[in-house]
Amino acid sequence: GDAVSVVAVDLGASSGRVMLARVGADELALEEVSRFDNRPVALPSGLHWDTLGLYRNVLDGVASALRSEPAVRSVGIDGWAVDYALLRAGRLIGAPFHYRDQRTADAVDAAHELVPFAELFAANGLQHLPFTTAYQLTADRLEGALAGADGLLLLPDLFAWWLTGVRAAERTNASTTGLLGARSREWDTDLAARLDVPAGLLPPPVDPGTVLGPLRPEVAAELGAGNGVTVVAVGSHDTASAVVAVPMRDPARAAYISSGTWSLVGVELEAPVLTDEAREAGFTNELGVDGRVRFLHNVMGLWLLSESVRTWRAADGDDDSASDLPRLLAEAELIDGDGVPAFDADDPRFLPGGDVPALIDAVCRETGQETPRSRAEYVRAICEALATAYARVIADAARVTGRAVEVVHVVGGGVRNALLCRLTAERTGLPVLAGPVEATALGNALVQARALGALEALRPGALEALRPGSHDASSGTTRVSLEDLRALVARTHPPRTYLP
Ligand code: ADP
Ligand code: LRH
Repeated sequence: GDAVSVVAVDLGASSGRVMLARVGADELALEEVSRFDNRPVALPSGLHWDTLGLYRNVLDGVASALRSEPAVRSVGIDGWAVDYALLRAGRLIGAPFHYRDQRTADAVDAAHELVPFAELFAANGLQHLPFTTAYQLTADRLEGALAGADGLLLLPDLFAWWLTGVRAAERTNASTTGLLGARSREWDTDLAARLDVPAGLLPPPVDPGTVLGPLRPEVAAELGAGNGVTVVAVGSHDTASAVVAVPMRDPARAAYISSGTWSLVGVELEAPVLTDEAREAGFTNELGVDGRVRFLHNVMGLWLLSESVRTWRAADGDDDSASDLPRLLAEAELIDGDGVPAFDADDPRFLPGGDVPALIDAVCRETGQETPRSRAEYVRAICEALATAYARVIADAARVTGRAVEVVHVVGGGVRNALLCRLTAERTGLPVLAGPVEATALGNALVQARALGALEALRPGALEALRPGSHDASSGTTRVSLEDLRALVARTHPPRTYLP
């Protein structure tokens, strides 16, 4: 088919963006239509997302995309995982919580009393993270906040519902809830019952690539959209969309780092690994597009840098110059890495954020090390700690899966951090291929374009199959694979190489 125009809405924990994409068999172009801050709001009830404000930004962004390209065929939405809205009779019950809210502190133990962690992992395949949906729902239940709820939607699904009126649970994001069977890929209603979570809250799972439906008439009218615009389920977990667009040549020999607020470090598998070794090494088996498994570990990520910069900006008042990240990174390049303290980037004390430099000081004192002496030294120490964590996770992933990792791909905003890319090559001893920065939006757009039939020409043998008398066995039976999509990404967005 011919190239199509689609809109990719990508909601990150720190900012959201609406991208207009043009996608065809030899074309993959993104144009940023709008970008907006995603600022959580602290209420007496806890830390919440401003979901209505985000939706307003999504509507405005899609409207301007449609103004600049009236031929847009579809919209896809991805966002961060695990968080959800509770509904009753089609209305929101309260403001959805932020996963960094501290209300799950007691809920984790309460859930483990019902189902010990090892059993949870055997069923859902997830790394222990205190904010996994199942624990958040346990906190809600203990506070009586589930009473009266008759539905639940993960946030990207919530926005898709508001746009279309169709309620569904897109599978890649559903796999982060802790309630989806790692092997069955269906809701694990037995597990939900044991956790005392009403399975009736959970909408039917759908695969990425499913056409959810047209815009609701009111929405189409407000956006000035023609009748033809549909919403397509993409890998609605942002990390799943990012992994689609990692330009891996051979997933069996590559590791990836989806580097944003979090660093999601791992490999792609065909089936989950639910062994004791995988559990003890802190791995998660999240679902990818096309039924692949994202076998990865959450590393605390660039959150450590962004919270530090935020702290310094607040201290400086309006004067940004000394807290500008690119400038601090340039200074950090000049520092001797052996002269800064080493610490565990995954220390759970970093999770809620706040004054990260002060937290680093506390960790250094505990381990008998000098604290960093300048902002540039903190930045250097953070990059060293992240690269060390990446190397450890990649070595663990290779060991636990029995694979030989030969190359490390980095995608997301962290691609812009050359120091971190270089240190990652050094610590892993492997070549690092950095890019694309906007892998998540690209993966989102690619899955839409494929669902619309615009990428058939990428199918191996597709051209031969069109010839009369062709006996191409793949025609009509296989779909355009992730490898075909990734080859298109590699051709149109060649990554930059850092050698160890
Ligand atoms: P998310 O999707 O989680 O919101 P992104 O993929 O947009 O995150 O990545 C944001 C991160 O990218 C920032 O926290 C910052 O560390 C890094 N980043 C963005 N721009 C730059 C830059 N110019 N130099 C270095 N790092 C950058
Ligand atoms: C990254 C991400 C990650 C989740 C976290 C909550 O944006 O989706 O994959 O673990 O946010």
